[in-house]
Amino acid sequence: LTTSVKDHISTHSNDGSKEITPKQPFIIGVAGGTASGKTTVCNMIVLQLRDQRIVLDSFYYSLNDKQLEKVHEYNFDHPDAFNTELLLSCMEKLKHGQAVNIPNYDVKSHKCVEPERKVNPSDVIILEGILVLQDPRVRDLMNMKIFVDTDSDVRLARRIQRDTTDRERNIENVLDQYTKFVKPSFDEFILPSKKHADIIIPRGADNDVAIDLIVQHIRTKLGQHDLCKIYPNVFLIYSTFQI
Ligand code: UZR
Ligand code: MG
Repeated sequence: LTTSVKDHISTHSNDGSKEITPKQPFIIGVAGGTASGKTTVCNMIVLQLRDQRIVLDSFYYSLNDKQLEKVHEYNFDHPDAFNTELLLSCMEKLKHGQAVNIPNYDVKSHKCVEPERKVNPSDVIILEGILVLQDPRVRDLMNMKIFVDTDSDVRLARRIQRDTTDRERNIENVLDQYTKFVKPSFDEFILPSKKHADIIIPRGADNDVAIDLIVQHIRTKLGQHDLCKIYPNVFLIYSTFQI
């Protein structure tokens, strides 16, 4: 704990010159169809690791008035609905030890609202969202790629339940959006991204064994990962590994 940041910065390079490379966090991506249990899986991992999580939904573009008038024709499941450039720049900053402000997207108004959320650099960063394994530039940031694989009927049933309660939509809208956009985009973009995953979790959050294995693996990796002692909050995480 008393060792300084400087001690954890590697100074070796092939040509013998001293070159300072900042240590980088362990980045985990969690993808999966809508209502597959991504959020629950992440919460379970976070609970055990006390790390930071970033949700792709925060990077939705705010809709303008014209788009809001025809909101039922807007495809929220298409890669173009997200500000991937902003996501990449935030992740890049976190990788280099800088804190970032993440937009606060509101699914009810389809707009970013104040205040933004501050995310501090940390040893483990989880990036969660339907399309996080779809863009190669986003995938390249990750040290571990997870796909939460839950039966489509189960997901649709949960989606109806969630959107009609939490998101205050009516069932016709939910089903209409599902057939028009959610399912076709799942088939076109999300499902094909599964092949990039290192780990596929069948049955999502019901799969305690898979989640325990993942947490165990992250702990082992962090022990070896030369980066885990740089930030003050890291020690908290690190100390739990020693127990
Ligand atoms: P998860 N979504 C909305 O319903 N409204 C918005 O303003 C923004 C997103 C939905 C989006 C996607 N699609 O299927 C889902 N639609 O949020 C992703 N239609 O969230 O991964 O938690 O299911
Ligand atoms: Mg979610």
